[in-house]
Amino acid sequence: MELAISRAHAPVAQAAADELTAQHIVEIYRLMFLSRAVDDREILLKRQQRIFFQISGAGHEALQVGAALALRPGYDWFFPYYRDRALCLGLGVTPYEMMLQAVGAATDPASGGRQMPAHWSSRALHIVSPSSSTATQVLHAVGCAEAGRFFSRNPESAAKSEGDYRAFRDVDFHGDEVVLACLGEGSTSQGEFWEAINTASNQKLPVIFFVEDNGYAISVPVEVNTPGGNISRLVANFPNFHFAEVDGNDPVACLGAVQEAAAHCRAGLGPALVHGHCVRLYSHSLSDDDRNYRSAAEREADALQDPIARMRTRLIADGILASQEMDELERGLEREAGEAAERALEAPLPLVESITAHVYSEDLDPVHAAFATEQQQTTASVNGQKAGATRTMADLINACLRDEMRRDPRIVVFGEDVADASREHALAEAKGKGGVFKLTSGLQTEFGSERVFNSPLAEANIVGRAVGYALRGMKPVVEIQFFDYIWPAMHQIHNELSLLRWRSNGVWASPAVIRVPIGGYLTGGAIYHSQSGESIFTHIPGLRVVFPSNALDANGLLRTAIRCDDPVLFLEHKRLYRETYGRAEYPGPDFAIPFGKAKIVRPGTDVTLVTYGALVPRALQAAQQAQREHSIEVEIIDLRTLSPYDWDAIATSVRKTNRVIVAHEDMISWGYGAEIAARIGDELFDELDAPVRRIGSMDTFVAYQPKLEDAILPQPETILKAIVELKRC
Ligand SMILES: Cc1ncc(C[n+]2csc(CCOP(=O)(O)OP(=O)(O)O)c2C)c(N)n1
Ligand SMILES: [Mg+2]
Repeated sequence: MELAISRAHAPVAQAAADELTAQHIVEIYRLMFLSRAVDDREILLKRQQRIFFQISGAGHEALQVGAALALRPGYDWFFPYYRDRALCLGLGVTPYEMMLQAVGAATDPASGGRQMPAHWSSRALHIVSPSSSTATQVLHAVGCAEAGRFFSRNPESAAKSEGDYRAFRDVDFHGDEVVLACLGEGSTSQGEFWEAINTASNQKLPVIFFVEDNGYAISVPVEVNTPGGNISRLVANFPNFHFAEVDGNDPVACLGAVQEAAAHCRAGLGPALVHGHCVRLYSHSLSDDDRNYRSAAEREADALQDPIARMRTRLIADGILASQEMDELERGLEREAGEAAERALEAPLPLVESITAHVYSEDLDPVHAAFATEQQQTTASVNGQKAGATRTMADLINACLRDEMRRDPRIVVFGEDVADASREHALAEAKGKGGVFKLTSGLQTEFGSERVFNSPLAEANIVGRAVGYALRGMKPVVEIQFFDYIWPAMHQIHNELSLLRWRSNGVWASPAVIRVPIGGYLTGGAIYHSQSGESIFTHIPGLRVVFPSNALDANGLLRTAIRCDDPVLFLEHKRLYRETYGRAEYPGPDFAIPFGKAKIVRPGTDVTLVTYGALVPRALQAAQQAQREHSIEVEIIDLRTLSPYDWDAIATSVRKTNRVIVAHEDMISWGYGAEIAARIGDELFDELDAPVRRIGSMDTFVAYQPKLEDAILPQPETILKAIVELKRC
């Protein structure tokens, strides 16, 4: 199915670079000049303080127009960066739309006034909203290409389906689509660039990495970022790539280079890297002054390379336009930019009431009762075992993954060691790995290597690709092997996964699930296999954070996580994976628990204990002892989900007991309990007969020696002591 996108230059994309007509050449010049005219108009507006930021593409126009005209908007996919004005104009974004973003208008189609100018986005054109983070987008491009390939090979999986995230967006794909991932030469220093070319190369993905090399990253020259000063030389040995190095001041050369790269990609031969040498004619942005770090001679030499001046000379010399026609064309384009600015300045501004729209999905609320199916379904079986046998948390997470993968063909599972065996032939004699904790055991064997596979050992790669998959409408359920190693992915989680929906004003979203084993009490887990740190993630708007304490909750909450339309961090306590505590019968393939609904795991009247995760069984132990030895009745609330959390359950209990402890395994200072305690103090002060108490681990790391670990982490005795003291207050 081809989308009908009209653009003035449509014929150019079909013409070979050496067959361009005079009309094509004029069209190329028109786009280049228009881009410069919009930049210059924005600069004027910024100097007049009518807009608030400006970054220009001046000097990059030839390179970008070449790329735009070689590819198909609304068919191919585009991951631009902030310099790509000419690219986006060439794809069909209008000067007026650009100006709407510059003024921060409500009607800015890219972000509704949320992003800086030059952060392009259009669903119709397949321009995916970028962040300001350099190079994160190249991993999204990889995931996007993987998703396109998956849909092409499994077209039935693209069908709309009711009852989950699939109901809200159409999926479109083409077997020969390519993905353009743009970045500056400085940004090729980012690990994410190397993580992206790794996977694109290995998987032969149709991604064109488009390096716009202007020789500077703000004030840092290319030789500081790139050993030897040339990225093409460094990447030359990556397999399956088509490489091209091109004069980025020549739009026809660029068009030809991208056409060739696209042909390589469309033929399924692998990715391409097109490296264009261009010039940055203005400073990095209007907040920078390049006279502070560049010599006058160097700046003058660059000015002589100006691709627009070069093109103008060529058009006149070749007799394509007379100088009067050229003047008319240019004045017309300047007028167009000016009129776009004036119209945009009249546009309505966003309402303050709109600020929280699209932090989360407006279509599907995981708090909703539709996810409340907490009744047991006893006739089902797991792995041939009849229901009735109790299963561990590890078993019931695995069962949920299997059920959901059977139900939803768009789910893919990837991460480190999650496959049974990447070398499939080994499975003839070996039983398979299936995750270091065996949570994904058997999934590759049942669903195949296209849906369950190992990633490189690179956490940003896992989450960045998941963003790319999810924005195409797939459901990646990825694993970070240990919470202790989530940090390389933090940039992607914080700035991309959780933010994409809000920054694009609801146009794009990446509702992926990240499963993460977390926590200590392992005896010997030591520093790097015992960490907690959930409050760092509950501090991220747009992200749901789930932390079950038992097998049944893990099963029902994971199902909601997978079916919902928001990104979810699903924290699985390693110590609870195979505990006797919290085992449950298999609840059937549609058992779901809504987010934001706590569970009273023990009713009581004297003290409320708000907790979650591995502290739930420890709190139960302490509560039983408090009853036996001190006749204190403790009410234990297991929050189950940390963002959102069940404030009503907390408030109702505190109103009853008038005494409350918030307990967690994570460090006490700046921990999750601080927020809950503060809110209780704010809103329930009159209900309290004693100060709110907090329990957490010491403000340190978890040590290897069990004697130290026991002292660092909260124990049942720690909780009991707090209960008794609080009751005496
Ligand atoms: C992850 C990250 N680090 C730092 C910055 C600040 N920053 C913005 S642009 C830039 C330089 C980028 O240079 P390059 O990739 O060569 O692109 P150019 O601006 O030259 O086109 C820097 C350091 C950022 N936006 N993101
Ligand atoms: Mg640069």
